[in-house]
Amino acid sequence: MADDYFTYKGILFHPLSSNENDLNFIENEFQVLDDDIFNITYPKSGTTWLTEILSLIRSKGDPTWSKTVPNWERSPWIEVIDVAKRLNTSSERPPFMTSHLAKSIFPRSLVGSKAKVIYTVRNPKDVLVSLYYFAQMTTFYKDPESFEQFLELFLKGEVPFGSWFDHVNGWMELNGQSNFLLLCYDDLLQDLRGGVVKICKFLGQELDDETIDLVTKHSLFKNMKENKMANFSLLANYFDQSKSPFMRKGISGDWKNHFTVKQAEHFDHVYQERMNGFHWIFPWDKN
Ligand code: PPS
Repeated sequence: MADDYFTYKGILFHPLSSNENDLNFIENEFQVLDDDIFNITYPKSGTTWLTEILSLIRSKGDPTWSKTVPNWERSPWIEVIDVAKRLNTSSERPPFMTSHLAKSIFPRSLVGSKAKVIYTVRNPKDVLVSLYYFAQMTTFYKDPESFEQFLELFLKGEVPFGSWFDHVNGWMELNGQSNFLLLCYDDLLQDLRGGVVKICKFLGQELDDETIDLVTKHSLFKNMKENKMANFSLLANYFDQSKSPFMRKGISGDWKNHFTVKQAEHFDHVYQERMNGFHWIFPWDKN
């Protein structure tokens, strides 16, 4: 990884995937349309899972589209170089768009629009572990020196797409709006079918029980792992899956296999400080 990160409004990005000019365009000129559907996440929180579920809902449980078109075409990441400029006309608009952008630099035209936002959160300790492996296998991140060092960078928000705390607290400002659906990776693992039903309801899509079963089946981890249009095996230049597979474990609580007691206490301390004053309660807050 030769290139260094650059900063846009205090948030780190990798020059392979984004540039300042495009980010400025996205924030200030990209026109959000009322029919848009956004799949928004902090990295490693269930992005590709949601793209798969949304694709399968759209194709009424038929996996052909998901198995023939890469997920980054089905639901493009708007922050990737040239993507937002290309999509900024209604004729080029895909059925869904994905983004890891913080709310503070997301298109301003979202405000007041009826566009639907699905925001998926995941236990930040598991996000960190997933990101730690991802950083080693992708050219979009600098290689971590150690888990300890990466943990500190994560807590300080010195990783691409910035601070998990700022991301979650920023997007959660929309919670309660009728065009905002909050999902939790950890809940989807517990009850994927229930999650699919919730998403269908939010999108106003009525699917029968059999179709919902199909959507659920094809978006299971084991099935997505085998789908080369979802597992990023087509992008071998950017992802070295011999170091760590993109579809790695797909579980909740893997952080327990990585954190020392001291690291977990330190993480919890920073978490309490950074989430202080916010009233949201996530599944991991209850343990
Ligand atoms: S990215 O790079 O930000 O777009 O990554 P993202 O898709 O958000 O997150 C990748 C993690 O999600 C897991 N994953 C799943 N878990 C359960 N079920 C399904 N179907 C599924 N699909 C993806 C994937 O394995 C990564 O988590 P880890 O913990 O690394 O396994």
